[in-house]
Amino acid sequence: MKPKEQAGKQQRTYRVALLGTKFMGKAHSQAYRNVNMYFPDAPTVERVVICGRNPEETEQARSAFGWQEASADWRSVVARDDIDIIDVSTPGNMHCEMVVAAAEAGKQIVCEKPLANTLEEAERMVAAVEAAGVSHLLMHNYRRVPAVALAKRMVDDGRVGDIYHFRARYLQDWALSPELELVWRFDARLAGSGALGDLGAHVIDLGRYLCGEISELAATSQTFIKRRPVAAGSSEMADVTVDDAAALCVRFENGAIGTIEASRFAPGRKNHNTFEINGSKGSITFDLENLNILRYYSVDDQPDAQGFHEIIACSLGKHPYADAWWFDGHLLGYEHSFTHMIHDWLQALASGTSTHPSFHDGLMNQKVLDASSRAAESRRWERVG
Ligand code: SOE
Repeated sequence: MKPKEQAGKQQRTYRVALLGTKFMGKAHSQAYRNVNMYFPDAPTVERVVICGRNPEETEQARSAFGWQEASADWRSVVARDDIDIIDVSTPGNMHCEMVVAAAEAGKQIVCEKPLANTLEEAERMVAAVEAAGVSHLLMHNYRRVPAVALAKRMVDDGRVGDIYHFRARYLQDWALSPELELVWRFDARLAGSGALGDLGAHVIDLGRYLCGEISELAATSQTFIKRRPVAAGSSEMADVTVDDAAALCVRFENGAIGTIEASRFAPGRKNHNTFEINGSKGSITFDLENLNILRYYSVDDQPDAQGFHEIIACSLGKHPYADAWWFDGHLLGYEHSFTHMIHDWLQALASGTSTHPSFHDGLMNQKVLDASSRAAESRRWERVG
């Protein structure tokens, strides 16, 4: 994909349209707003138009998140010639239609995870961006948490050695109350799946990123609260059609084995995305609820001094992305990972290269999700597509 020429030089200004005004719309807006302030090398980003279904809510989001325009008609926005990037930050049931339309309009595309609600949709989305020759980014933002990027560096330069285990859990507790109404995340027609696709997709992505491809798996899932009020306080009830939790046992192509859990029913776990990697030369552990810290154990330490090192992964000149922010130890947050993702992708766009994770990563992730659903149904080991 060649960057658009602007006056004989590479494109250095990108005009963005954001489809989505809720949690991810807010997180992505923050990244587009901050990327040029903290990364002067990044191409200039203009927050042109934000799209949502409810005109009043969308206007509020426009004003709050700093967009120039608000629209309730995403199709007309995707067709505009003055828009370079389409950012799809809607529930999963809209991803395929929006991405295919954006690709056919020649737009560069960001899409929230998981890529799609089904494997078939993911395949259509990859085919569309390939046919259009446009760039595509899948917003698995946790790859760009500096401590996770450091873990990737340490795995790649051999400090963990040959990988034996990847052990990951993504636990939250917001769904615990039976009084919680049937929000879209409990509806398979909108969300595709429950904790598996929402939270499990993140740890599957981290497993692929850090340890390689998953070849086969066994899985189980459960819906603990099977019916919920159709609206807050309503006595009318309706079925929950997705999983509340899932647990996988996985084998990697490189011989490593692992466990992956995703649950919205873990009291006290607010955003507990955690992994541990054990290898022939050491171990690494990370916990999103303490996201500046990476813990590392090396078998090469002196025998009387062996133990997990606690690394504060935001030191100038040492850790990924640290130089854009503060002096050592001043810490970063959840939102910085989105800014790092957008920075890396804009740089790739402007230089006509690509970055990760792409929609190809999304398709591989979707194959793991699909195999997980099959395995939970069959109660047998299933190969990943
Ligand atoms: C679920 O509550 C959620 O918002 C996920 O959808 C996001 O991907 C995750 O980053 C935070 O939790």
